[in-house]
Amino acid sequence: MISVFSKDHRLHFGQHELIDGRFVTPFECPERMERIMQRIAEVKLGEVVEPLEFSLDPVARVHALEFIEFLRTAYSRWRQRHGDSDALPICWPSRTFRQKPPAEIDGELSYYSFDAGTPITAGTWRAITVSVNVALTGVDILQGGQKSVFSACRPPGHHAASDIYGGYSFFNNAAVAAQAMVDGGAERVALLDVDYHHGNGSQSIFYDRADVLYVSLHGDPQQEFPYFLGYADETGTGTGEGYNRNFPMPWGTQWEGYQECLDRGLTLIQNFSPDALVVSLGVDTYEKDPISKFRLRSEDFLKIGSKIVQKIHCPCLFVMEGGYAVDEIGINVVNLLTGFLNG
Ligand code: SP5
Ligand code: ZN
Repeated sequence: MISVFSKDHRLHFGQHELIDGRFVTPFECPERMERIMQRIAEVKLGEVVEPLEFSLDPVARVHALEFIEFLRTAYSRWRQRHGDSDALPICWPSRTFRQKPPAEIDGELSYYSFDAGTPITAGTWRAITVSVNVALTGVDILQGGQKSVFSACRPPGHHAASDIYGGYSFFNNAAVAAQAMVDGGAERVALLDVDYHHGNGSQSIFYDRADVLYVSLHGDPQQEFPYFLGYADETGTGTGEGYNRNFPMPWGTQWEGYQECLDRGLTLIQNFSPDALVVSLGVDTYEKDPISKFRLRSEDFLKIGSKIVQKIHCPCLFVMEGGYAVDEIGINVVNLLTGFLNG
């Protein structure tokens, strides 16, 4: 399997996130991707190629122009006000507030974000544009006739909506890739999200559409981040009704419970008969993940990959999302990809 990777992911390197009432070094760190690429080299998974440079047009098919412009200028405007610290919001337009974008950077960070866990740093803009190019290059390679590609995206993307960032996500790499597939002629694209967290951004981007089916397996929002989306009764709206399917699972879920939901999700995708599949590949479902509470073991990721390939036969783009157990992240990601390759 070809992998797409750029070392420019390292340019996004936050100093702080707010978690459990403490400012800590972000769990979403550059070492994650280094470990994944090390493992890919170790097992000789296949060729590793650099991303192509794309314009922002494919990003603008999914994200609002003012949001793109905000992200492009946010750090320099923050730095003028506050110096070299990470840009982090502290206030959100919750119920009873107006949804009107303020003029100054602090208020704008609040307007465009949903959490205090997603620092914007000096190199964030470069890293997020490269991350989306890594996904788009994967689409390009699939269009060239490959059956599967791994896009080593970092930062991740599935929490980012049209004009909202958060959950370590800025541009929604998987959604931009899925949209690029549609724009490239695919009539139906399925997006399977196996990250531990619900992909609220991906869901909202495609919620009213029947051409992109979103299927997500994740921690129950009654217990788990991002708390306010991801329930099973969110099934799409308008012409998109029936094309969004959520499988929330409780803390402590192990392979036995997980695989039941995976089988049901894969059956839905099979019946949809997609021209292409995008997998939002998070391995934060792993038992030793430091911020998550499922209990999948490393060998279970092999089984996820093989279940996918046994049921879905269209071209498949794997887009990296979360996974924070750094010591095992390479093994877990490559296990999923290997399970797919070996059937
Ligand atoms: C892409 C992705 O996986 N984003 C996840 C963002 C999670 N943000 C923080 C979640 C905090 C949940 N509580 C953790 C408790 C750890 N003791
Ligand atoms: Zn996650």
